[in-house]
Amino acid sequence: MSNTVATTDTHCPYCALQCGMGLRRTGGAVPVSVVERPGFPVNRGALCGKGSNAAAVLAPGARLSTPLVRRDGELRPAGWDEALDLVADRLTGTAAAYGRDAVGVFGGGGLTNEKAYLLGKFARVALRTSAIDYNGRFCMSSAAAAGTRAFGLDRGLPFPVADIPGAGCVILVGSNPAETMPPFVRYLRELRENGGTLVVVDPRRTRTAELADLHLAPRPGTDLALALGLLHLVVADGRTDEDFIAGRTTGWAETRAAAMAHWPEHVEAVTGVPLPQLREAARLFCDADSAMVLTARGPEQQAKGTDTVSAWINLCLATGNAGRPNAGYGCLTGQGNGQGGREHGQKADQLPGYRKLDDPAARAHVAAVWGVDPDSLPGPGRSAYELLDSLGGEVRALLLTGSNPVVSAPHAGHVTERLRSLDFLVVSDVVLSETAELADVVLPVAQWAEETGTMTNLEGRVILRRKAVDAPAGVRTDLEVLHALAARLGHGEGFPTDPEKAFDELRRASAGGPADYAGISYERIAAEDGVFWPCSSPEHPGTPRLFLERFAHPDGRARFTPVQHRPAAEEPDARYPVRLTTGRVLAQYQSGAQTRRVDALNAAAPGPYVELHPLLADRLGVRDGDQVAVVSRRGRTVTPARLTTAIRPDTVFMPFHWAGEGSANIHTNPALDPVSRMPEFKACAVRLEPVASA
Ligand SMILES: Nc1nc2c(c(=O)[nH]1)N[C@H]1C(S)=C(S)[C@@H](COP(=O)(O)OP(=O)(O)OC[C@H]3O[C@@H](n4cnc5c(=O)[nH]c(N)nc54)[C@H](O)[C@@H]3O)O[C@H]1N2
Ligand SMILES: Nc1nc2c(c(=O)[nH]1)N[C@H]1C(S)=C(S)[C@@H](COP(=O)(O)OP(=O)(O)OC[C@H]3O[C@@H](n4cnc5c(=O)[nH]c(N)nc54)[C@H](O)[C@@H]3O)O[C@H]1N2
Ligand code: SF4
Ligand SMILES: [Mo]
Repeated sequence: MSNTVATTDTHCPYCALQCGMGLRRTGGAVPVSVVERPGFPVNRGALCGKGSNAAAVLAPGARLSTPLVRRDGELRPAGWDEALDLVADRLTGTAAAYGRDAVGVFGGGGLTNEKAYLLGKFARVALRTSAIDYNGRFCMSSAAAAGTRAFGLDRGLPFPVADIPGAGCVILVGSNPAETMPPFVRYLRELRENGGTLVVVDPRRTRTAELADLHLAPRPGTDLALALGLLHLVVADGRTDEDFIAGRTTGWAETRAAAMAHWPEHVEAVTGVPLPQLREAARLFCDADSAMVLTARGPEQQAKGTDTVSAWINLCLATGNAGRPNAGYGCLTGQGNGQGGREHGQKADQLPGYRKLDDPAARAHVAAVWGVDPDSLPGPGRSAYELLDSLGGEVRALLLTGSNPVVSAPHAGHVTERLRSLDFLVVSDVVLSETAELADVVLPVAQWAEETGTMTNLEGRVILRRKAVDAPAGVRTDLEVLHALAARLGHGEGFPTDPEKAFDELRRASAGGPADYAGISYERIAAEDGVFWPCSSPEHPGTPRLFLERFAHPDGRARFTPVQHRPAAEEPDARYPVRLTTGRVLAQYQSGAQTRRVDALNAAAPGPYVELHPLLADRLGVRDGDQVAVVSRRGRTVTPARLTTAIRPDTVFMPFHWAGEGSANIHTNPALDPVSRMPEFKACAVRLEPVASA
């Protein structure tokens, strides 16, 4: 439905809320302007500054418009055929010399479902490499692993966001939607207007924490202890839901025993959260008729992120807060297609439809759709960080699309070295990102407003981004790039350039899988404001709410997982006495590749900084605005100090949106969660040193 002939209804290019917006053609250098689309239910017209300024990156000056090929050490403009021939040649040559697994692929959770699907197919069918993973590993993987373990199925939110205000209590753990999803905050406000209570768990008193009835500020990396402490109190006070536990779960006895071993006094000492606050949180949660726990990156981006999320799920299950309306556990997915991007095969262990690559039935089904022998499909590959760490060693050529790991990967100095040591790096991007600057070939691709494709938002709602304007000459779509490369590798016919054709194939490949899209079509999405998966046939209504009757394990029951607290991989010590945690600010997005090219956003968030408490600053002799050196086992960066009483005095915070001096990821620890392979972005040890002013 268009408001006027010249307005196209579509969605924001950035985060997982996938706010509805309209694009009106201008005919100017910025070819469209963003207008409200009040009819879309998730954001009801509201946009944050990133969304309302998104069109700026479509302007010619902000973006790439021609392929670049490195000659004599410099990236120089080249023709498409020359660039694509070179890429095909080098990928084939690498596979011939070192084996197929020496060619790697790295994808992104911002890519449409069609792109993610075809990128996975490209790796498995055209390259036949196992070496593919993507940046969603840095984002969603711990919650996904814990959700699958408990419920038998991972969908970030098992209910629409509109259900949140109907809960009596929400515990929001390590999530700062006031900065990361501003239009979502309305649901938290409505919750409180309805008489519900909001508890926020964050080492910082964020803008989100300001909205809460209760703010718990644990030390970074101690959420697992906190959740165990709450479960202990719930059991000790006799507030478990025994009927629910008996009727709909398994594994309670071991989980109960594990929680009872975590004394609240010990939890207070580990987390730094005073016992009365712990008791108050348990009371608010149990007093509500229905309650939710929502997690985001705070508790998840830890080397024990999976167990941490399991501990929060255990709390929900023990109190009967799952599998019924306005209650349950949910994870707030991050990237635009963080949900769909993890379902259709760009993850190292996956086939489309959230199938497992090591499942013979899944291989047979997908191989039949692809018209290949199941035995020709490679097995599972390495996780994102392990893949990046292997560059220049086992993996010698890399095709990277939809990520900027020079800025966003943990231990980024090391990852940058690994990227530099590749024999061949090809990056397709809309802008010359810091990672593209290292490439041998850069392929300029079309952007969100210039092509059509589906995204799956944080609710599991599959939505349609519609093309509003033509891409500039010189630019191709990701699907055209994959088609052209596949054709050069002898597989062109399996890689459609029409997104709807790609989606129709994805529907067939996903049919019968956990994330079943078979019944979803572009037409239905347009008519219904999106369709929630699973949706197995055109007659199926879609599934806004999961688990109401049964959980997805074969026995229909949810599973408790007994977990134990353990310290962060790198605890503070005498040399590195301060905890560093990292995250986001309102006006910048991720590695900043896109948003750092927008004047209005740079004015709001011009550069990196380290946030610290005045008590810590006093000890160091640092004043607000002074340059300080942040020093870790992995590097040293100098950046301005920002003083605030809103952070724990034993903790400092850096946003990760910038490269070079002030980069947070120079410091972050690539210690990986044993199950999800998520790196520990949220906890490492540093020291701060004042820097003498010149
Ligand atoms: N403006 C903006 N919005 C974004 C993005 C962006 O880059 N910029 N990115 C999008 C993406 S991909 C994602 S994944 C989401 C992320 O959305 P969020 O998870 O909300 O973002 P973060 O800032 O990474 O982390 C949230 C909070 O976790 C807290 N935290 C740090 N360490 C800990 C800890 O150990 N325990 C707990 N409980 N909390 C901790 C931080 O202080 C921070 O306030 O945002 C999406 N939206
Ligand atoms: N310290 C620290 N580091 C973190 C995190 C943290 O909390 N702390 N969070 C992690 C998380 S949750 C995430 S999601 C990652 C994200 O970090 P990145 O993976 O670096 O994500 P982006 O910056 O969004 O990079 C996307 C790149 O793809 C390009 N792009 C956008 N759309 C398209 C497209 O359609 N096609 C192609 N080919 N390219 C496109 C963009 O221009 C950009 O260069 O960062 C992780 N890193
Ligand atoms: S909240 Fe997310 S989807 Fe909505 S406008 Fe902002 S960045 Fe875009
Ligand atoms: Mo993310």
